[in-house]
Amino acid sequence: PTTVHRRDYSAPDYLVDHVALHFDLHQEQTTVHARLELRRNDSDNAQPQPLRLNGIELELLGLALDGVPLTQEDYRLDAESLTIERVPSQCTLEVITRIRPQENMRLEGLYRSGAMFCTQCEAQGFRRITFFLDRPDVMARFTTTIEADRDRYPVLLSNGNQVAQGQAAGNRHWVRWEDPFPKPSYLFALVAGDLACHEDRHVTASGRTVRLRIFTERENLDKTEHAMACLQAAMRWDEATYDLECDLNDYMIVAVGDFNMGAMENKGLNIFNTQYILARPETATDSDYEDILAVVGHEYFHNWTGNRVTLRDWFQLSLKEGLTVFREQQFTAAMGAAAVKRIQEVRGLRAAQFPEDAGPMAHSVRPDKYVEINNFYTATVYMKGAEVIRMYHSLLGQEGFCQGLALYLQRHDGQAVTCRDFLMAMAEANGIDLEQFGLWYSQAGTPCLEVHDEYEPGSGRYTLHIRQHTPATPGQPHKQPLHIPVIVGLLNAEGHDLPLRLENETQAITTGSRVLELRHERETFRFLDIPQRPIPSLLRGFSAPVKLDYAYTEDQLAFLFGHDSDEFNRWEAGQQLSARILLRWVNEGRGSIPERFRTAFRRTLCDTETDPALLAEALALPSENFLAEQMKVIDVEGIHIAREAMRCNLAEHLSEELRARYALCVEQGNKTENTAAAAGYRRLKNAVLGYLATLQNSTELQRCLDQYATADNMTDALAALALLVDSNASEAEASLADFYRRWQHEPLVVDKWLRVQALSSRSDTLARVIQLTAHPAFDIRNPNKVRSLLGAFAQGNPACFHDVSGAGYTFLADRVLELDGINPQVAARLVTPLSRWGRHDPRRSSCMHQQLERIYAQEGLSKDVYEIVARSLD
Ligand code: DPP
Ligand code: ZN
Repeated sequence: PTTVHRRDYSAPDYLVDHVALHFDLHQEQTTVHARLELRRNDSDNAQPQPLRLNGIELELLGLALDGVPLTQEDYRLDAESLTIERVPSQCTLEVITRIRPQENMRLEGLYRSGAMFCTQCEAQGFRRITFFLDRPDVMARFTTTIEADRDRYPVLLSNGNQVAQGQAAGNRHWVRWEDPFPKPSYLFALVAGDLACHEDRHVTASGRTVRLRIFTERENLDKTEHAMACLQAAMRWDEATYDLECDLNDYMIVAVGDFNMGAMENKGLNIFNTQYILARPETATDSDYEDILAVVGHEYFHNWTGNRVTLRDWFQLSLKEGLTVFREQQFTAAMGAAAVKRIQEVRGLRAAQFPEDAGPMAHSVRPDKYVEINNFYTATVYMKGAEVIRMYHSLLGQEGFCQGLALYLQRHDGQAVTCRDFLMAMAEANGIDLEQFGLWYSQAGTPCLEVHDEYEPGSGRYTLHIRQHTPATPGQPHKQPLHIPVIVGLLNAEGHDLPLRLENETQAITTGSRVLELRHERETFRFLDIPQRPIPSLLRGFSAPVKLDYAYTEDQLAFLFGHDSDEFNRWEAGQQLSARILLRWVNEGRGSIPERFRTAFRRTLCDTETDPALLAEALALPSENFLAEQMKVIDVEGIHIAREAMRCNLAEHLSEELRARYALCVEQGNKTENTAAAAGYRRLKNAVLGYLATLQNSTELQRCLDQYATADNMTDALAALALLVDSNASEAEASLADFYRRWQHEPLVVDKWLRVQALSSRSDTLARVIQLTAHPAFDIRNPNKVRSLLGAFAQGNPACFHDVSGAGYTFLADRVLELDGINPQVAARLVTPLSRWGRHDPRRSSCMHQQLERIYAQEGLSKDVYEIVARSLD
């Protein structure tokens, strides 16, 4: 397979001003008529380039240039393109192709999901629909006519405004849509089906009315309330925060059950994975509700950051994704508990992005090369990309950031641009130099900050020495120092923030936090008038995506956990403290829990002042995957055993407090009408229940059974079910069977049923997962099912997946090979856990390596899987 390099970018030779599409949808085949109005882009070039259009697996039925049919001598066709040697500098090309959406298992281009037709064109799906200049810097106006059977497909949708409709022979009808905004082909969308619609509206700040419609299969219409409310909230928030209004009269969302990703921001016609739209309290958990808010917001925010201003090429993907994830994060923080949100974001970053940055797939936020672009919808591009945007925000403040964003959108509206254009707009709007900051886009790897400090009691001087260092990554042996904002505070012995005055400053900053900017490998910051040796609170709010190394004592961590005014750092201190103890147990054998830790834990458990959701985060021990990241050679079993032992130990010592807190949460939850508050009580209650369940006695087992039986919401039912499944209780089987019986007709709930079994730490989990692949509820062609069963097992259940026999690896490799022939994009995601082979003990590592080699040797491997496997073996 060929590698595409960022440095090889060149502007397109031709542009498409307008494209008229006509889709004739039938059960067995679809015919697509495309009429492209083309124009040469390289008009100063005396030697016109041939016209080369992208197209994959298309059956060409007809081709005409300016009305004259072309014969086979006039063009060349290969597996990925159609080339016409000579075309006039302005011309109309008509192309007729036949495709078979009903056989499309890749879920790229036009395909069937259940009884409907839908599309997914990002990144390069449009070339599976018709021949086109399928690249984001070719922006065309689209007119789309869809013709289909009237009964099967009463609803026919595409981007923009509906401008005409009519009847056709043979019980068929057609609808024509016109999108007034030029757009790249990856934002094209089409949907046809027998769909129900939830309609509402949004009146913009300037007084325009936008009609909002969410389409679903009929039986799901009662699960769209929340998504609609989220959409309206997102529209209001973007107006209030960035003065950005929806530019359409009509905004449509369609929920589909078969979808490779989470959702897609097609202009005016978002297509969503049902997972991120459908919710009722009985079927969806509180975290599903939160995810829906985030994703509905995310896709809406793309309308400006992604659609109005789009990408020059796919290497710039983070230009829209990093920025839009950051906007989504700001939005969800504004809608709920900001600290809890931030903790979850950092958890996610550390669980997904840090390992990626330290492994064979490490790449910069703006990658330099790819074989298959679908492989670069990564944690690095999305999550680290969002952290990069957050750092602009930390450096510039909300106001400066707003000005920068406004300049960027105004300057580049309607254009396809680069990460560098964004950086320049931020720099110019604020009159600052961001050249060095630009290294965040090109340098891979997670930087490490080593911090030392000194205090001189006589003079009141306190000095922080910070050294930054980024480890080598594939293809980047030497790294340069980055421009890093480090937000710090200094705590006195009472736990209060000290006013901060740096050397050469006349006035102290009294807010307690300030941004230190690192630019050199080594930096020194000298604070004056510090009355006593302070405890530094470093990297508040996780102000940069880095690892921090400062020799805190366990006493200091416990102190910060109890006192830091920065909620994120308070949580972080607790995590560092428990990680430290757990890793000691793993390395030196299990000891006792230090009293200071148990005291801090008890205080948290009994705290009735703090937001319960935040307490739940504080009570959660670091994940097995997080602990694994801290070890040179991962001790999978040791980590699992130590973590379980600590959970048990805490539960045994604090069982009274745990039971009291459980009861209090139940009581408070019953009293409140506020749904966010109720969710917070549930979260804490279920965290507490998790500890109680480790006691493995009949009282606690009964508590889980009762909660499962009486729950009126999915959050409580599923939490109890997960604990029952994890226990060796014989009742677990009955509960699982009951759950399935009850929910077998709700695909998203069946996903939870699969996931809960895949994540169980029971020793027979692999056997069960293997069995489940043959269960009627599982379908390897459905990405949600694959992620719930196979993805959850391989990524979320290290203790079972890494079973020393190597059986988990063989099983995964088998499924990857099976899936590669069906849906390569999802298969490539599934193989990732094997790429971490280098971090494991010799026995596991050689088993993992063997499986990678077995996959590699397979003939006819997709580009997607090939790229991940080849890089992993490199
Ligand atoms: N562009 C899509 C998104 O919103 C890709 N799934 O992230
Ligand atoms: Zn996105």
